[in-house]
Amino acid sequence: MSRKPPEYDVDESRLVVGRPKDWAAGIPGVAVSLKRGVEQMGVGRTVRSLKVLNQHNGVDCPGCAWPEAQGHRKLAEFCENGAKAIAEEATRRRADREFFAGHSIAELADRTDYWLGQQGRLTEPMVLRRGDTHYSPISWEDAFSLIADKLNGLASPDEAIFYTSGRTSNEAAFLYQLFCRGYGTNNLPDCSNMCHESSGAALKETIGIGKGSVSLEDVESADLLIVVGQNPGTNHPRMLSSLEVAKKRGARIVAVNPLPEAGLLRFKNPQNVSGLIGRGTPISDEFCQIKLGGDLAFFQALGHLVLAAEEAAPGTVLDRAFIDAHTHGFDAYAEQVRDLDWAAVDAATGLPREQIAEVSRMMIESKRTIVCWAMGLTQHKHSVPTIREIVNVLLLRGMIGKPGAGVCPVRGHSNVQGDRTMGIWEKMPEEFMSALEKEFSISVPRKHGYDTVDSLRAMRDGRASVFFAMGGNFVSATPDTKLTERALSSCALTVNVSTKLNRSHVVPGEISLILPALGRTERDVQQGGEQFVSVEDSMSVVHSSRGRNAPASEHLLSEVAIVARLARKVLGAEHPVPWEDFEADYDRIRDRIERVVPGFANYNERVRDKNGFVLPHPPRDSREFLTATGKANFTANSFQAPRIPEGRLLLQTLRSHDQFNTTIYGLDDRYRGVKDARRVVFVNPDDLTQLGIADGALVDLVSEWAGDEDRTAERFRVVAYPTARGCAAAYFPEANALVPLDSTAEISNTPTSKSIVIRLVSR
Ligand SMILES: Nc1nc2c(c(=O)[nH]1)N[C@H]1C(S)=C(S)[C@@H](COP(=O)(O)OP(=O)(O)OC[C@H]3O[C@@H](n4cnc5c(=O)[nH]c(N)nc54)[C@H](O)[C@@H]3O)O[C@H]1N2
Ligand SMILES: Nc1nc2c(c(=O)[nH]1)N[C@H]1C(S)=C(S)[C@@H](COP(=O)(O)OP(=O)(O)OC[C@H]3O[C@@H](n4cnc5c(=O)[nH]c(N)nc54)[C@H](O)[C@@H]3O)O[C@H]1N2
Ligand SMILES: [Mo]
Repeated sequence: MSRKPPEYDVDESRLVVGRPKDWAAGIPGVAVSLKRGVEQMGVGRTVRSLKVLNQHNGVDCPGCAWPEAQGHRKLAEFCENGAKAIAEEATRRRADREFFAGHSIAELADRTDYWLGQQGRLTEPMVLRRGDTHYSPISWEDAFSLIADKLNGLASPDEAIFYTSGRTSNEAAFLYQLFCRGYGTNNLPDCSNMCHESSGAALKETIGIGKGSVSLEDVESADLLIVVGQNPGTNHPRMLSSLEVAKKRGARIVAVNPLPEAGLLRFKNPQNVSGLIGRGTPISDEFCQIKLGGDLAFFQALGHLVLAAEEAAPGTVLDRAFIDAHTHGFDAYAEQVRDLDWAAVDAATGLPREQIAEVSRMMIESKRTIVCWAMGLTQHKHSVPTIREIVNVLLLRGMIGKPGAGVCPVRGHSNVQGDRTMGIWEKMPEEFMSALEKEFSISVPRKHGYDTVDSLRAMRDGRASVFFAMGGNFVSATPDTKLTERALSSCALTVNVSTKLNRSHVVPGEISLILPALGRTERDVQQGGEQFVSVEDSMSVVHSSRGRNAPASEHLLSEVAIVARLARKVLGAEHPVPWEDFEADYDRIRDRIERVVPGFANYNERVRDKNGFVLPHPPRDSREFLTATGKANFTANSFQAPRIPEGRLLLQTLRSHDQFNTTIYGLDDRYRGVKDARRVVFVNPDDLTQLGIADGALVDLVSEWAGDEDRTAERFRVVAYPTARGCAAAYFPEANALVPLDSTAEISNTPTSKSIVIRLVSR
C-alpha cells in the first residue's frame, strides 16, 4: 500500500462526508472546471481548448451525448464535467516509453484506474509478451504485422472479438465494422450492450426504431417531463439548462429516483448571472423516491389510473383517434393493467398511492409529455418490459410524433448512437449487410456475433482468443471483474486502441498491444489535408467535430488510420476496399456511408452546415411506425419486481460527480457530499439500524446470486444516506466485481448493474 503516491491513493480511511446538496452547478461548477483544466493543461491551453468546445467548426464535447443548442450558441456551451473531459484528454502529462521503463507490469497491475488514468497520454505503440516485466516500444508496422499474423492464423474469424466504446467517430466506426465484416465476423460487442441496449430493444419493437423521438426544442416546449433513472446534474449537466427553460415556460417536472439527486431538485445555471449567485430554479415538482427496480410497477399503475379515469369520464382522457389510427394491441394491454395488484405496487415502488395518483393526474392534464431515462432503467432484469410500459402510457394519450412529446432515452458516450448507426452491432439487419456487399463487392457473414456478455463467455470458454478494443476500458466496464480478468488473460492477443492508460492494459493476454490514438481535441492531418470527423447526438443530429490542439505525440495515429492500415495488412493489398484512399481523405468515407446507410444523402455537404443535420425518425416525423404490425405496439407485460431476501439490500452501481465511466477525474462527489474515497456504500439510516450496522463502519459487500458462489468486494465504508429503503448504492467500477456475468436483462442481455442482492459483512 505504501508504494502508492498519496495524491491518487483511494483509501476508504480518508473518507470525508458532508451534507448532500439540493442544488447543482453554479459557481463551484465553474471553479472546478477551470481548476482541473489548469492543473492538467496550463492556463493558455485551458482557454484555447474550452473556447472551441461545442462551437460551430469546433470540438464536439467528448463527454456525454446531450445535444448542443441549434442556431445561436452561448460562448460557454459546455459544463463542468465537459471541461473535465477536455482536461483529461488535453493534459500535458505523458505516459511515454520512459514511464513504461520505470514501471513494471506487476506494479501497474496493482494501481487503481484513477492512478493509471492520471499518468497522462499514451505516446507510442507498446508491446508486452508473457514473461516480460515491462511494456516496451514497438513500431506501428510491426504491431500491425503481429495482429495480422494472429488474426490470419485463427481457425475461424469468429475466434476474434472487436469491441467498441462510444467515442469513436462515425468515419472510424464505419471503417472498423467494414474491416471486421470483411475479415469475416460479426463479433462487434460495444459499450451499448451495457448501456442503452434495453432501450433500443424495447423501442424497436414498440415504435419501430431504437432511438429517442424528441428534439431539444421538444424538451424545452414540453409541459410535463418525467425524468426516470437518470442523474442529469452529474452525467448530462447541459440537460439542466433545457429543463430550466421548460420550467420557466410552465412545464412540470417529475423526478423518479431512489436518490434525491441534486440536479433534479434545484439548478443554478452557470451561464446566466442569476444562476451564479442566486437560489437557482427549483426543478422537480414531484420527487418520487422509488425503490430500485420498481419502475415497471410505477408505469403499470400510471397506465391503470389513466384508463380508470377514461372509464369514469369516457371520451375525455385517451387519444382515441391516435390509438385507432396508429396503434396495435390496445385491448390486450388494457386487460393486463386493469387488474392491478396495488399491494404489489406498494411493495415494489415504496411510493404513497396518492403520489402515483398525482403523477397520473399530471399526465392526464398534460398536452405534451416527454419521458426521459438513462441507466436507472436499462440495467435491470426487467428493463425491456419497463421501457415498453413507458411507451404504453405515452401511446394512451398520443404522446409521440407531435411537438413537445415523446420518448427520450438519454445516451451516454458522445457518439454511442452514431456508432450503432454506422453498423457497430453484433446483429445488424439484412438490409445493411446486403448494402455493404453491394457497395464494396465483398461478402459479409450473416451469423450474429457476440455481444459483450457473450464475448466474455467465449473468452472464458476458450472459443475466442484475440480481443481487440477500439477505445474504452473493457476490463473495468464489464461485470464480474475476476471472471473478466481471467477471460482476458487467457487470450493469445489483446489489443487496446487508447488515449490513456487504463486497467485493460494491465490485464494482458499472452501478447498485449497498446495502440495510442489521436483524441478528438487534436488536429488530424492526413495526405488529403486536415480532416474533421462527425458524430450523432442523443437526438439524431449529425454534426462535425474538428480538433485544434497539437497531437499529444508525433507517433499518434487517428482511429481511421489505425483501422485502414490494419485492414490492409490483414486483408491484403488486393482487397477491393480502397483503405488507403479512405485514410487520406475522410470525405471519401462519408461518400460511401451515404450510399450504405439510409438518411445520409449529401452527407459531405450537410455535415458542413453549422448545425449539421437531423436523421430521419419515422414516428417523430410522420407518425409512421415500421414495426412488425406496421403500427405502434402496445404491449402486455406481466408484473415484475426484484425480490430481496430478509436482511439483504439491493445494490445499484453508479457514477460519482468526479468520473467519466472508468476514468476517474478526482475524489469529490460534490453533490452527494462524499470526498476523498470511492470505496463507499450508501445505505438508508433506518436500514442500518435494522441491520445493526453503524454509519461509518467498515464492511465487505457480498453479492448473492442464484446458488452460485458469493462474490465479495472488500473494505467499503458505510455512508448513511437518504436513499429509498432496502436500496444501497456504490460506485462503478469499484463494485463491478459483484455483478454476476449471468445476471442480465431479459432480451437485451445487459448486465444488471443496478440490481444486485448483497449483504453487508462487518470487518
Ligand atoms: N460526467 C459524466 N457524464 C457522463 C458519464 C460519466 O460517467 N460522467 N457517463 C456517460 C454514460 S456512458 C452514460 S450511460 C450516462 C449515465 O447517466 P446516468 O444513467 O444518469 O448514470 P448513473 O450514475 O448510472 O445514474 C443512474 C441514476 O439512476 C438512478 N437509478 C438507479 N436505479 C434506479 C431504478 O431502479 N429506478 C429509478 N427510477 N432510478 C434508478 C440512480 O439513483 C442514479 O440517479 O452518462 C454519460 N455522461
Ligand atoms: N457496474 C457498472 N458497470 C457499468 C456501468 C454501470 O453503470 N455500472 N455502465 C456501463 C456503461 S453505461 C458504459 S457506456 C460502459 C463504458 O465502458 P467503456 O466505454 O469501455 O469505458 P470508458 O471508461 O468510457 O473508457 C475509457 C477509456 O477510453 C479510452 N479513450 C478515451 N477517449 C478515446 C478516444 O477518443 N479514442 C480511443 N481509441 N480511446 C479513447 C481511454 O483510454 C480511457 O481509458 O460501462 C458500463 N459498465
Ligand atoms: Mo453508457
